[in-house]
Amino acid sequence: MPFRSGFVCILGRPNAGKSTLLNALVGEKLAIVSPKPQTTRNRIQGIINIPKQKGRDGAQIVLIDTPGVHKPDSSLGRKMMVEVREALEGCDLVLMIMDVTHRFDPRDQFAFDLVKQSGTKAFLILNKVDLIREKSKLLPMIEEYGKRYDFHEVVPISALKRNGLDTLLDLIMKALPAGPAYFPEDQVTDQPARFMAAEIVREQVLLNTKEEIPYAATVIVDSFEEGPKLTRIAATIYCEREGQKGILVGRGGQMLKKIGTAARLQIERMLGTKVFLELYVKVEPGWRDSRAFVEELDWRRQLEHRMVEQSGERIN
Ligand SMILES: Nc1nc2c(ncn2[C@@H]2O[C@H](COP(=O)(O)OP(=O)(O)O)[C@@H](O)[C@H]2O)c(=O)[nH]1
Ligand SMILES: [Mg+2]
Repeated sequence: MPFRSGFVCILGRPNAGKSTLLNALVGEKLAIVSPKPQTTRNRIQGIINIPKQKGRDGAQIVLIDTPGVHKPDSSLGRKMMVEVREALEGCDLVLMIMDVTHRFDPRDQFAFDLVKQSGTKAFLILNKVDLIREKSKLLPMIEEYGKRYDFHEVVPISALKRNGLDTLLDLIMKALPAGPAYFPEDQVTDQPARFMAAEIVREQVLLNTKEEIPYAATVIVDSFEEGPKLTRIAATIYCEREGQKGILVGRGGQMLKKIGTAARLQIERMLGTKVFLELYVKVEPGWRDSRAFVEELDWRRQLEHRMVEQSGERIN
């Protein structure tokens, strides 16, 4: 049998466990995770290489984690849905992930509509089965969802406890076409380290704040100088109001220190160097509704800009 490869899009409502599944399948933390909905704001690629073994063919699976499917009410929300559509475009397989502790509600239909429109082969992934005692409860769900889309496979899993993942990987492999490896074997993601550092800081903001702050906060890395032993990073946390800034800084700067220390330790683990992390907090009123600001957050766009700037420098 030939080598197989393909793009596999993880789709579902906010909080279904998409990012947890990406991290579990790749075996590395590529996407930040939190109990708050809409944690993931852009599409994230994770690359799995499966070596040829006895009875098993080699394969490369390119997984794409996406923001939760929702009806957007801001520029940020619309951008997140663009990310979902771009991830669906041209993928070979969709993993439609549903949280089994939730009943189907009308908002779920939107996600089903997206798969239908794409017409792509799809698996129904029933996640969080660790939270239900009677597995027979899954049967009515399978029947209900099966009426809405003709799923190729139905796979119950627990992304958090890593149950059912081997079966899932096998089924994914079988569903992919013959094809080449698209990425070098040592690459696990397409995200630049600079952007992952910003995400790690944002995750600490999500975990340490409540109410509207998690949604009103975003992080931009202003400078990133990687050395063999030390990486110097300066980053700004943007929020929308002075009151939010006060909370993010905290009394005597305590909150910012807590966020910074936790983030620094994780970034050090990711880069394998010591990290010097400088954090600032700024107010940018209504940034979520500013198309220009939201576009600037996109690292793919940031990269393009930097390349244009650099080529400009060379010409001048
Ligand atoms: N009990 C349980 N919790 C899970 C499972 N998968 C994800 N979660 C939790 O659900 C929340 C949302 O997960 P996340 O991966 O961010 O969801 P996403 O919004 O779909 O990317 C987090 O608190 C996860 O720890 C699972 O299999 N079992
Ligand atoms: Mg997510």
